[in-house]
Amino acid sequence: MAKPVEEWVEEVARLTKPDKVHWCDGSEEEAEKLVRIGIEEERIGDQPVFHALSGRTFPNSFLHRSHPTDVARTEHLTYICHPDEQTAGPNNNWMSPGEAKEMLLNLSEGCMRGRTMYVLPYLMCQANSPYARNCVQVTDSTYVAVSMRIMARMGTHALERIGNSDDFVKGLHSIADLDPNRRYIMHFPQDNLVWSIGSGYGGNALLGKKCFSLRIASWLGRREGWLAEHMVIIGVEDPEGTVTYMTAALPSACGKTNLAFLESALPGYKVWTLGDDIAWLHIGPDGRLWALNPEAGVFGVARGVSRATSPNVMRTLESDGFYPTLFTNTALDPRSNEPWWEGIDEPVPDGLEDWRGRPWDRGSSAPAAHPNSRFTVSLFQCPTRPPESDEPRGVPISAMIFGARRTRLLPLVWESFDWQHGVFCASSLGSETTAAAMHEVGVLRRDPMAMAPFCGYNMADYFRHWLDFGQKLACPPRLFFVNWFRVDEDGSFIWPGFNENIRVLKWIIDRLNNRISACETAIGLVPNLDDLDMTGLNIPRDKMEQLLEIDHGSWSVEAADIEHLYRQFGDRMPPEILQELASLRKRLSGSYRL
Ligand code: GTP
Ligand code: SPV
Ligand code: MN
Repeated sequence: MAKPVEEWVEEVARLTKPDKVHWCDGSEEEAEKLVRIGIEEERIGDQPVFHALSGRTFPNSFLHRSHPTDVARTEHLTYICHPDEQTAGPNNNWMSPGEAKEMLLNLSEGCMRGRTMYVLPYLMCQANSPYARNCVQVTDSTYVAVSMRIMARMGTHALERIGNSDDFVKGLHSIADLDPNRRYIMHFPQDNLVWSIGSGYGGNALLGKKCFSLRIASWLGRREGWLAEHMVIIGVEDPEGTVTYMTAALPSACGKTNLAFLESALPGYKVWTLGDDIAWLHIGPDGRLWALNPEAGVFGVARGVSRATSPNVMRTLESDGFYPTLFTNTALDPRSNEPWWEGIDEPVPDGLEDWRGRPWDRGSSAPAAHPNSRFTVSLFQCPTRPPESDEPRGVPISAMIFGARRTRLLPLVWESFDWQHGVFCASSLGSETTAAAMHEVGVLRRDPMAMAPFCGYNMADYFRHWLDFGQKLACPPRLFFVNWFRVDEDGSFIWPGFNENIRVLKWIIDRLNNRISACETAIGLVPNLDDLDMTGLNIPRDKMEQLLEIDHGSWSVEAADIEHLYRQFGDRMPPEILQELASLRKRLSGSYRL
């Protein structure tokens, strides 16, 4: 008798009608073969799927040019298909499962004709973790198959783990005709199913990432008492050798990967990289919070990565490993056959090809690399990946950081008064939009816990879950908030950011160890200026004061906008959060002053 996984694959093949079905074993030889097919046979628009790069700077690396209409996540085409619209919530697009499946059945009929369907068995988390999940994705894209092998733990071992069970997460992916009008990323939380059609790009197509490990997993987490979050996991080692583990939630393209790979500008401090995008958080038997990165690779923003700002990212890309490295939508220097992007420390070479493969004129106002150009690289190549990354239960978290991209208003860093106040602060954060998704860039939108595009259910219920979760923690981590992006009158970033952010992490560690006090303001606990280690940095004191300033007038406007966010959720909003907003307003109208 066929196993459930075989039955499902057969059913999908009957619908999508590929010429061939190939079950991937995850081996190096297989990946090489898939890359070769991508170079020699498969095309996206007028481009081959893969172009072999020189390998001199980035060993075993390939350039992928996506379809020009398919360069970022498409949130307006992403749906949560739960039978109850209110369960999906106003934060999600909704379609009933019946209607969605009917539409997808029509769109998927014969959509793999002429192509090979690759079956990708994989695990999220390491096999020895009690939190590991079995998954299978099918796809008709070699780019997706090769990417998934880097990003997740893919191979025969996952299939063996599934065995005769029907308990696995299903991902049905086809690029179909890449028509942006027939592009849907649909989630069926009750069926453990993600069905994605019409896009080959990142979070739309690598279904183990945002689709499963955040949208479906957040839903599972609520049912089972854990959290799936859009967070970095790092260990910060101090000069005494003590490592403090932290998570950090920042919206898309707001600095997670850079924080995870930070090379300390302060002597004696070191950051260890456990995860750069997703954290699964469980309450341990000791009542502490434990964090695990379900992924095995990094799908990071290429633009802006340089040896100066992101040396550890560069070292990871430059090291040779078991996995190839992919570049997506960067520019290409055809003479050296190396990728190029704005911000890399190399001078602009002559004769560049832009991300679409067209000749690029250095006087052009359009960038050569797409603003959302990316690299895909194995975390096992990262020189700062610590051995405890392989711990089945993860690492214990002492501090959680939440951030946003705000040119004004938010100070560099602050701490919440307590868990409930911190959940309120995190739920109310707004951030300016970036090129990571297809929408206007630079517009302020509310992005609670950096999860606005990724929470797979009603966000009011999600806030409730966060509040309850804190109650269950015997020693909850302390909650901190950061903004690297405040600008001065000239529009320049005031804070140097990147590797200098260690100074903020040091402040956090000093707070955790009760070495320093903080200034109680209307919004929370802000650093006393002298407690921030500024050794070797030359920022005038008045600029630092500007970075930490709390302007009550602007914060009152902010409070009104936060109320607007909460209103959408009506009666479902937890009263504790509304109470926190009322308290903030009271403090703003009172005599609190920095
Ligand atoms: P996703 O992969 O989309 O989730 O992005 P991310 O959150 O990992 O962001 P990433 O670290 O790739 O950085 C995104 C952009 O923010 C890049 O253009 C960086 O150059 C910029 N950036 C990151 N950290 C800082 C910082 O501390 N200061 C400033 N000014 N810019 C930063
Ligand atoms: C993000 O947009 O947050 C990303 C890229 O990390 S994607 O995988 O496309 O979601
Ligand atoms: Mn990232």
